[in-house]
Amino acid sequence: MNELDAITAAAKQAFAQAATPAELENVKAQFLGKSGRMTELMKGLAALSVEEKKSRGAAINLAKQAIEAALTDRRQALADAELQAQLQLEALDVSLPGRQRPGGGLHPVSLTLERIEGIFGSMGFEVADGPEIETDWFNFTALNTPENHPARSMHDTFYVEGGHVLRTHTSPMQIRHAVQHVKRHRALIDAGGAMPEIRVIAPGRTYRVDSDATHSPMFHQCEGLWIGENVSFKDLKVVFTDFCRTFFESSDLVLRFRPSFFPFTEPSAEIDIQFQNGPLAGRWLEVAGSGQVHPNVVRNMGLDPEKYIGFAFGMGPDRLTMLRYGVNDLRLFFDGDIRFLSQFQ
Ligand code: 2NM
Repeated sequence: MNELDAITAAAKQAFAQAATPAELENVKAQFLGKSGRMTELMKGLAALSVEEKKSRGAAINLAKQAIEAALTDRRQALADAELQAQLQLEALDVSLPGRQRPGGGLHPVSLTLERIEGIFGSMGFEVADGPEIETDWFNFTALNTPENHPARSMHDTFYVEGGHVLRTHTSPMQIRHAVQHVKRHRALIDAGGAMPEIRVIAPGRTYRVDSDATHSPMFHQCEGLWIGENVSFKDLKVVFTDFCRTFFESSDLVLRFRPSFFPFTEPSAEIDIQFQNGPLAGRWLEVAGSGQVHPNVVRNMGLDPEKYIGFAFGMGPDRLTMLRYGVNDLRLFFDGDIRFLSQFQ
C-alpha cells in the first residue's frame, strides 16, 4: 500500500472512530488542517520537478477528495444519529389515553331550579332574589299572617337576634319585588295609566323547624306571582298546567285544584297532579299551593286591590326533584354523598 492509500485508510478509520461531531472536526484537522498530513504532503511538492509535481499533485488531490468525501459521509452519519437520539428522547406515545379530569356538575335541586326558571322565563316571568334573613314584616305581616298565627311560633320558625327570622317561604322576595316594581311605575299608576304587569318567580332556600324523611330544616321553595288589572284564576290554571306538563315532559298530565286556605290568598287551592303513565300513574300528588292574592297583600305591595288583582302559587323544588327522578328520601339531597349526587350528571 503506497503512502497516500495508507493516509486515506487511516483518515477513514479515524473518522469512523470519532463518536461526536466535535471529535470528528478535531480528527479532520489532523488530515486536512493547516498543518495536517495532506497539507504537509502538498508543501513537499515544492521540491519536485514540474513533471513530478503534475503526477504527484494529481495523486495527492485524488486522495484528498477521497478523505473529504469520507469526512462528509461521517458528518452526515453523526448528524443523523444525533437527530435519532433526540427524537427517541422526545418520543410521545400518542396512543396513550389522556389524563381524565373528574367532571363536576350541578346539584339535582339546582337542575330543577334551572328548569323552573327556564319554563317560567319562557312565559315572561322575571326571577327575583332577596335575603334569607328576613324582617318580621316581609316574612309575615305583609303577607297577611296575623300575630297569633301558628307559623309565627318559636316551634315553627328559626328566630335570629334582633327579631329577624330565617325566611319560612320565598314570598317575602315577591313582596320586595312588587314594592320596587310599583315604586318604579308610581307616577304612571297615579296618573291612571296601565302599569306593566308584575310577573315574577322567587326561587331559593327557606327554613322551618322540621326534620324527618320528607322534611328538612333547610329546603327550597319557588313561588310565583302575576298581578295586573285583569288576571284571573283561569290564567293560574293555564300557566300552572303548562308548567307541570313541560316540567315533567308529560303532555297528558292532569291537574286538580282542591280548595284550601292560606293567609295570603283568597280563595286558595292546593294543586294536585296525576300522571297517566309511568310508575306514579293514577295517584294524586300534591305539588303546590295557590290562590288569588289577598286584597291586604295587594295593598301592602302599594296597589289598590279594587283595581289590581292576580294569583300566586308556591311549590317545593325538592319534592319536584324527588318526583322527577324517583327519589324517596329528601335527606339524600342534603347529605352531600357524591355517590348519590353524581348519578344526576
Ligand atoms: C303559596 C300558596 C299560595 C304566595 C303568595 C304570595 C304573595 F307574595 F303574593 F303574597 N307569594 N306566594 C303563595 C300563595 C304561596 O305557597 C304554598
